[in-house]
Amino acid sequence: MDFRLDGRRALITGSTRGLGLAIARAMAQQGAAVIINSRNGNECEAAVADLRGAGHDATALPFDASVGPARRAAIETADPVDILVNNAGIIHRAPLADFPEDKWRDVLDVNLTAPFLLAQLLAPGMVERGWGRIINISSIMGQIGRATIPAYVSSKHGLIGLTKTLAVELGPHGVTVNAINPGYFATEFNAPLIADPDFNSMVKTRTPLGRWGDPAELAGAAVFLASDAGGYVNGAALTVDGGMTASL
Ligand code: GCO
Repeated sequence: MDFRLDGRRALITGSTRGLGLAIARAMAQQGAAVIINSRNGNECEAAVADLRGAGHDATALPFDASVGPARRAAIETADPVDILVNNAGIIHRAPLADFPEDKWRDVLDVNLTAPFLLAQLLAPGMVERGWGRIINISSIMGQIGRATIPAYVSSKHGLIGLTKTLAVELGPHGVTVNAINPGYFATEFNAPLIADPDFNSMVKTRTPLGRWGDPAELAGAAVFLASDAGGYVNGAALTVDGGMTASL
């Protein structure tokens, strides 16, 4: 079994913190050259310095994946990319009656349209080289729903659909496309939920493992899907949620 990623170049969107940084670190530990991205140049540089300090090959590529010209210019620099991890995501929480249309569009743009457009830019090179990996970070909210996050839930369900259609189209060319569905991880993204005592205890009670996930516990799934060991997995959505969605 080969879990190593030596010689591979991996672009992980939204990788200056949280799940994205954990994935970048794990891929770098397996020998990949990682490209660190977010909208914030300083935060990209800080993550790169951290990874280089640990002896890894990392470069910064700040751009907003949901903005066309920025995305295209950045990708020209980044390519060849062997492994694309569509991890960048945003959320807006509000009841249906108060949910602004522009927030709906923003969430769909970042969480669903940007992964589609990045795949469109990077897949041709993967196809040409006959090897590639696209890993879409969806969510357990891609399988089930929760009140007040309609755009997020819709975008994450959509991302699983995008994963399946791209898996079918790109599989014949040696490119696998899979999703990962994280459950509740202790990240800055979830800070408001962690700070809410009712939500916090709900997560601990409902999750069979009895706790929030540590970002490092998601990274193994991403390494597996990116590696040759995971080479026959295509079009799958791998849930990493401590058992939450297995239980009623
Ligand atoms: C929320 C959402 C997300 C979750 C997640 C679970 O209500 O804010 O449920 O933040 O963290 O995506 O995987």
